[in-house]
Amino acid sequence: MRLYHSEKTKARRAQTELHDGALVTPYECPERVDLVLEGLRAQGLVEVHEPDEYGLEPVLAVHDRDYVAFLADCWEQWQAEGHAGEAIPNIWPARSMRADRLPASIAGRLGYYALACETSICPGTFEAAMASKDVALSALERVLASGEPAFGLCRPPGHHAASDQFGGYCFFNNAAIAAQRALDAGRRRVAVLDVDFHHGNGTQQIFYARDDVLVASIHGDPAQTFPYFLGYADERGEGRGRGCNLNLPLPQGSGFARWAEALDEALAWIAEGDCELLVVSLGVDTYAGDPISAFCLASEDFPEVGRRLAGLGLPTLFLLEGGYAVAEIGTNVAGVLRGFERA
Ligand code: OKP
Ligand code: ZN
Repeated sequence: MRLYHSEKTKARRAQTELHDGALVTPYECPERVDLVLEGLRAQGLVEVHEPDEYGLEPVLAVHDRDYVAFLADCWEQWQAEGHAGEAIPNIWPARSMRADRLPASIAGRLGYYALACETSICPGTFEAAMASKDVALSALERVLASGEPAFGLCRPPGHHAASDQFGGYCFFNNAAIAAQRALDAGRRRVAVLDVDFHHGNGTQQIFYARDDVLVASIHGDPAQTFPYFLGYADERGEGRGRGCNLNLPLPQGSGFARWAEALDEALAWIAEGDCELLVVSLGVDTYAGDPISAFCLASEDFPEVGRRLAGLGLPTLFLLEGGYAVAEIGTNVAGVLRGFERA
């Protein structure tokens, strides 16, 4: 299977993440890219390709122009306003205040465009986000042109990024950008299946009122875990999109038996949906050893995930989402891809 990767995805090296009441070195770090590459090489998946550059047009097909402009300028403006550390929001247009005013100060704009505060903006963030979506789009192009599966080693991840909000380590929604691009290239309907431990709130929001992209997500119950305010089972889509969203929240501690039942349910639902492409938001933070997640999948389970995904028989694009700095993330990603290829 072809892998798409760019060293430019490492341009973001944030220093600070608010975690457990302290500023820590972020879990979503550039070393993840090398860990995944190493794991893939160790499993004999070595066909690495450089991405092409697609510019902002495919980004603007799913994200608001003013949000993209904010991301492009945030770090410079933050410095110009005289702030010392990384750009971290500390106030939002919360329920009791107005959401119809966009402040002039970058400190206020940060809060307007943020959905969480663990994710700082630092030098290289925009460049890395651009490289990440180029990796996704290049892998997509390969799938569309050949019908063969492809893997985009995206970093930063994308599935928490909404049409005009960043957070949960995500800036551009790589899966949504790719799905939209596939539609613009003539595909009638696309399925996005999100198997990351966390709910793909951004992907859900972007396509919630549409019937041309089916969105399914298997994740930790938001009553217990991030992102807390979206991802419940009663969110089925709205308007034309009614019935086109499927959330399968599971309790903390779920192991493969329970998780795989949810996977089969999602796959059966997608199989009924008459889709021409499958985009897999491939987080491997479902792994038992993940430092910030709470499912209990073992490395031996991931090939079986790939095998079941292949059962859909659809052209398939894999895009990396979560999975944090443990030695096994490469093995686990490789496991899914190998399981898929061998099926
Ligand atoms: C991104 B992706 C840990 C709490 C969780 C944000 C999690 C973002 C996950 N301090 N904070 O879905 O893997
Ligand atoms: Zn995650």
